[in-house]
Amino acid sequence: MTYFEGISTIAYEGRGSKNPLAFKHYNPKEVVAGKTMEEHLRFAVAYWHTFTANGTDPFGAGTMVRNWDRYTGLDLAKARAEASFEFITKLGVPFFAFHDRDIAPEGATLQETNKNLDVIVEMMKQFMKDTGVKLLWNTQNMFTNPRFVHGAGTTSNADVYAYAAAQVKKSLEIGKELGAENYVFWGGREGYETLLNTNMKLELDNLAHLYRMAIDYAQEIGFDAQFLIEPKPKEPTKHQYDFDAATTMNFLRTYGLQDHFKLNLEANHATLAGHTFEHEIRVASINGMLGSLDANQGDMLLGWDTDEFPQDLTQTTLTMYEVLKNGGIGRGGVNFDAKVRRASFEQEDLFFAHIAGMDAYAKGLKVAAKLIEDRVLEEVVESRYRSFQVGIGAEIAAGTATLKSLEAYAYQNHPIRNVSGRQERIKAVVNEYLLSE
Ligand SMILES: [Mn+2]
Repeated sequence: MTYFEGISTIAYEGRGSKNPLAFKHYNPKEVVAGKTMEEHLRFAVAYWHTFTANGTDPFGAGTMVRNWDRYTGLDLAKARAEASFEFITKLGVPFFAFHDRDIAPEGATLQETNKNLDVIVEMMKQFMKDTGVKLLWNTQNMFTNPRFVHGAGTTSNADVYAYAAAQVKKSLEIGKELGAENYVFWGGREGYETLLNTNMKLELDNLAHLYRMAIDYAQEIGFDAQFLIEPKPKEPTKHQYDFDAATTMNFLRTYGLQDHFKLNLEANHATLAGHTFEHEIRVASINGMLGSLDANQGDMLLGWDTDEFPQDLTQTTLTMYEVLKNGGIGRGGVNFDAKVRRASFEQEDLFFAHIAGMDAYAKGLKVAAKLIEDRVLEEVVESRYRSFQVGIGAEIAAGTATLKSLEAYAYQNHPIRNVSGRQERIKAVVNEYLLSE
């Protein structure tokens, strides 16, 4: 069975190409800054947005036309799995990512649900063996089912907590079975609506217990994936506990979990938190906590999570600049946690959207590498902080200055002189690189 009839493997045709089903910038084997683009970017297709989502929004029914939707139940799950590997291999992406509930339907009992998962995981294992496609990460969906109305790891109901723990256990086993590189926790409903009915301390303690149990069980079964937490400030709850990178790191350190986790950062979640994506990446990077990226973009006119495919080249450039300065993305990757718009309902749109995102990131990678090669921003920053290289500044930077020594310096240093930050000039230079590279 072929699901994407008439579409063959997407090839790199270069920047002159007008073929909508070809890459203009993403050339997987091209070497940039010492590694191939494929190795730098480690793209992943998100199963939920691409194969499971139907385009439903709060105002209307699904719109997506998908030829696997002729099936139902477990047959639909099998058809989706087949379609997904056809899509991923035609697109030439090395990884995919999923939640447990994306790939198989829930049964009447947890036992039945887990049996459904076993069927699809077995199929996927064979597909992965045949195609070489790998699992960037898997995770568990503990937010869609009504049982998670009060949360999962932070629920007020111990029976729901136990169910969530069982779901985590099964997902860890699936990750091990499929050789996942990473394992993600996104706190779907881990947050609260009002403090009037909330025991925040108990909820956070319980969440930490769940993470600790997951670490222990992964160790027990020999699952060596990098554990990741994905911050998000709001949606679906009004206040999500994993608000942003800094808040999440504080939680991990409070509970002594910081050596077991890194962060999976998402562009649209960053902007919902009032940050830029590069801010979140920098915060994680300087703390040794950068794990993986969910690549999408939000809409600055809207206050919710739109998960659009990335096409903003300044954004992808600044993102890849942070990744390169971090020394790469490690075991993580660039996962397209992005969905086609509700009105882009044809199957072909899935290819157009991913090609657009991959080209935008490839271009961003090339421009960022050139900026670093030419030390454009490095020279700006080094020159701006030059006062900390010598004299009193060197003492401050070394931590050897005291209030007394600084007072003595300030008394005799008059007047103080500042120099321009020149940000308009620097932004123009970045634009010049975008246009010429
Ligand atoms: Mn999002």
